[in-house]
Amino acid sequence: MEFFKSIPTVKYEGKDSWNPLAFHYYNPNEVILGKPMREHLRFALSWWHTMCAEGADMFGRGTADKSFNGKTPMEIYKNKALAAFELMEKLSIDYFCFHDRDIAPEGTTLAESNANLDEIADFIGDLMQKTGKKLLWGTANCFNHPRFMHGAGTSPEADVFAYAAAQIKKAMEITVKLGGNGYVYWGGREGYETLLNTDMGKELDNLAYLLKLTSDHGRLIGFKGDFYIEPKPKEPTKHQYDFDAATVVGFLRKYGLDFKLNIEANHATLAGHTFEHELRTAAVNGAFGSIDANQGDLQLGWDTDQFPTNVYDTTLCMLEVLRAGGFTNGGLNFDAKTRRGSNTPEDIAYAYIAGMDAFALGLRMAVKVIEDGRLDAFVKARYASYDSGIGKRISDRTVTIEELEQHALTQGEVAPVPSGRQEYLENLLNGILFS
Ligand code: XUL
Ligand code: CO
Repeated sequence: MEFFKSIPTVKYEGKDSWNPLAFHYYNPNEVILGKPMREHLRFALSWWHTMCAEGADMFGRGTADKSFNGKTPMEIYKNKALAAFELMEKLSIDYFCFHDRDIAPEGTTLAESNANLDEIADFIGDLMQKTGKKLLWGTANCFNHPRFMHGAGTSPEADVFAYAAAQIKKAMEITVKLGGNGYVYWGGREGYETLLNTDMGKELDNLAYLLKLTSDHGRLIGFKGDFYIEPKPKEPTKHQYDFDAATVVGFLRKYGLDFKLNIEANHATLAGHTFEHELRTAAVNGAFGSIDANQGDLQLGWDTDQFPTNVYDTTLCMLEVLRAGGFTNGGLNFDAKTRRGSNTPEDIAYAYIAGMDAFALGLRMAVKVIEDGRLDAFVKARYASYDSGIGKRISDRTVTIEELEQHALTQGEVAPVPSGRQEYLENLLNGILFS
């Protein structure tokens, strides 16, 4: 059965074509800096937005039908899988990501939910075998059901903690079985609404213990990929514990957890940071892992999860990715949905093509910036005082506080500190991108 009849196999036609069902910048097998574009970008389809979300918001019901002609719950979810693989084939998307509850219906008991998951995971496994598509990461949805209304690992109810642990154990097992490159923990409802009813210390300790128990289980059953935490500052709770990259790095260090980060563009801007700030923070802390590729709307205060089309942002993002040495187990997962009013199957194709082309162009632009070299050379020269004299001794960590004092007392006033040249550099960047 063909589900996306109006979508052809999308081909690269180059930038001079204006066929909206073709790629203009994404040429999957073109080698750039020694690697095919598809390996630089490692695009993934997000199962929840693309195969499940029907466009409902708090003012109105869904505008798109995602039942894919299925009649029973299991048939609907099998058809979602068939449709997902058809779409990945047509769009040259090599990876996918899911929550447990995106791929199989929740049963009336945990045992029934697990049995549904087993059946559909085998079904997906067969499709992976046939097509060569791969699982970028799996995760558990421990935020939708009312039992999680006060959190999962941070719930004040121990029974909820136990339920979450069991659910994540199963999601981990499915992820490992399907050869997942990663396993993501997004905080879901792990946060609080008011301190008046909250024991923050206990909640954080419990959350860390849940992560430790479930990730240890992953290693025990042979998981070789990366564990990620996905920072988000707010929504659904007023204050999510995984606020931003720096907060999460502190949390991981406190509890001795060997995890990396999955940075989402819209979560970065919700936290009051740029996307590239969050990526750089992850990288300098040795925690750069994977990316949820989307974009927010700076005039709206919530997570709009739009498909990324801002080439300036994708360029700066890909610069961070290249500088971090590229992806190992991570990739670019389109945690993005078409707008409620863009409700046809063609809109899904237009949206993915737009996002993939924006990142492909971003990669090409980032390579231009690196090959041009002037930005990197500027930054290097800016810190040159650390390469000789007292600066070298500071760099080598051999200087004493008395020597620094002596230096400061004898040198006289510090010579005028050079300009940071921000505007010059912003213009230089435009010059490189648009030359
Ligand atoms: C929510 C969000 C999630 C995670 C996976 O804002 O980004 O979809 O990516 O749970
Ligand atoms: Co996300």
